[in-house]
Amino acid sequence: MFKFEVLKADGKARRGRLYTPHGVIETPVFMPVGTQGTVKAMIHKLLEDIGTQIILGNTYHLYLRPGLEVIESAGGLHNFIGWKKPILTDSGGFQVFSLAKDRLKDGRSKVKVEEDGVYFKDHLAGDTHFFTPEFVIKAQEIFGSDIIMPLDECVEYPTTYAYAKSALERTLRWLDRSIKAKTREDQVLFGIVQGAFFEDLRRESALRTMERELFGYAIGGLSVGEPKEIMIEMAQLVCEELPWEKPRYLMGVGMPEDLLMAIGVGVDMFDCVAPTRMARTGTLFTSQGKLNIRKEIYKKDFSPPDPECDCYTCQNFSRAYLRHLFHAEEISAYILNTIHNLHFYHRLMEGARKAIEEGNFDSYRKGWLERLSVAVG
Ligand code: PRF
Ligand code: ZN
Repeated sequence: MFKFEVLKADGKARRGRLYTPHGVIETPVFMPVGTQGTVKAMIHKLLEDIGTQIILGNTYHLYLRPGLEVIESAGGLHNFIGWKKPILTDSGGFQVFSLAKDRLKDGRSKVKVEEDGVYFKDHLAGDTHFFTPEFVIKAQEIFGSDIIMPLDECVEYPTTYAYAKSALERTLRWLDRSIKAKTREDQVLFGIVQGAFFEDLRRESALRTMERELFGYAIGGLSVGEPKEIMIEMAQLVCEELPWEKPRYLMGVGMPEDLLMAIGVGVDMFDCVAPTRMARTGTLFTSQGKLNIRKEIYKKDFSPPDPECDCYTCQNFSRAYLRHLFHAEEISAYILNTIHNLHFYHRLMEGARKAIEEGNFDSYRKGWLERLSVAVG
């Protein structure tokens, strides 16, 4: 039911294929984020039109709302949301640790990590919940997502060596409990490599996570505020340790240039809110760099957002019209901008896959990095 194959390599960049019960995924792949069972400002039909192969869901959000009981009654997440292609769900580890930055009125943290699991107060009603590695697996078995993630401990940047080491150890202990708790055969579990920004800890985490012989490996704890060069350096050394024949997923990354750099060091899968979130604040990714559609200079600019783009938005509408829709706060502004940005990300990945097949990924990456470094306005 599940299989991953590396079809071709170009340097460290890989062109792969991942088979799941809900369909085949061509890698490198970008996975749009559908936190609450929908990709914001999109409907599934539009995602299919632009070539989305797999979407992401979040255990934290879906557990809070609509709740496990509703999704179980619906017969799982695919049935509940009506999405027929593959789904990957994240464990909630990252969402919970992101809450740790917020403080309660009395200054206490909303999150408390213990060996058994993590206590947190949710962002909706403020109720207290307790996530254990076993519970998070159970929740994702109810979802029936194709790819599931274990509860992990993600640390902030910068952090101390001692804390990074303890989070790495805990993530491994939690991984072992996750493996024991897993019962379904029609889902695969990835291991998550942590180790913050210490080379030896990153390598150690990669090697010890690999000993668990999982279907695939994720690189967690990156893109948490560190400089981009450090992120790529960490991703590179983790990829050097990971087994060649297994898929690698860089969690929560990133901007187009980050994806190209990470593919160059051997990453196969990505997710990030950037294309969808930035679409909703009027930033469009184009072949000439980022474009801010809110600006006055586009008031009477009747050219498409990106003249090189063949998405529905660029084929039919002008910068002036999109600017108008945005300022008028029309819902269509968010939809049209999101269609364009996700289409851009999918075409960037498609181009990367083709370039790897043809053995010219280096020049593909170089060409894009040059164009992306200029902002159109
Ligand atoms: N762990 C999990 N999900 C994540 C991350 C992580 O470290 C990140 C880090 N950028 C994004 N999403 N479980
Ligand atoms: Zn477009």
